[in-house]
Amino acid sequence: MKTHEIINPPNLFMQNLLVGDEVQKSRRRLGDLMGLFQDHQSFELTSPDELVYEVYSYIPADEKSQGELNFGVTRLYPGKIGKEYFMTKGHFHTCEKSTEYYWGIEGEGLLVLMDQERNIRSEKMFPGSLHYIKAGMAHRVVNTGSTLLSFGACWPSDAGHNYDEIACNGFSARVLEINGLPQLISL
Ligand code: M6P
Ligand code: ZN
Repeated sequence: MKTHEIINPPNLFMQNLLVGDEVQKSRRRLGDLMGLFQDHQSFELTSPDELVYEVYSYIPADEKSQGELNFGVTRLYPGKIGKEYFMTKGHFHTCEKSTEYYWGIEGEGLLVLMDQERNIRSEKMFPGSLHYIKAGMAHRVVNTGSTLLSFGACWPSDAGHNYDEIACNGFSARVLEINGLPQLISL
C-alpha cells in the first residue's frame, strides 16, 4: 500500500477575486487609453489618472508553453466618455488558433466580438454568463451598468495579445448610450 501526498493548491481565487503573491496585477487608467474613445473632446476633459480597469492574472507557465492555461479576473469600473461606456482595450490573439473563456461574475455589460472581416456580434454579460470566444475573434468588454463589472477569463498561455489591429482600426462598432439605453452602433 502506498500513501500519496495530498497537495495544497494555490489559494488564489477567493470571493471572486484573485489574491496572493503569485498574482500579477495591471491597471489601465484613462491616460493609458488615449485614442480608444470616440469623443476626443470629452476625453480631454477627464483626468488621466482615473482608473478604468484592473486585471489580476495567474500565469503559471511561460507564455511560449503549449498546452498551458492562464486565469484572470478583470474589474471594469462604470463610467462614460461622452456617450461611450468604459471598456477594455480589446485584442485579437497573436496565435490565431487560440480560443478563450470569459464569464460574468458581477455587474452587467456587453462582450463585443469582431472577426477578421470586421463583422460584429455581441453577447450580454451578467453574473453567471459564460462566453466561449472562438479562434480569430477580437474581444472587448463594455461596462453598460452603473456598478463594477467583474469577469473571469481563461486563455492559453501562448495566445498572446495583438493590440495593434485594434489600435490602428478599432472595432467596427461602438457601445453608446442612446436615449438612456446601451446600443451597439456600427461605424
Ligand atoms: C481578460 C483576458 C486578459 C486581458 C484582460 C483585459 O482578463 O482576456 O488576457 O488582458 O481581459 O483585456 P485587454 O487586454 O483587451 O485590455
Ligand atoms: Zn484574449
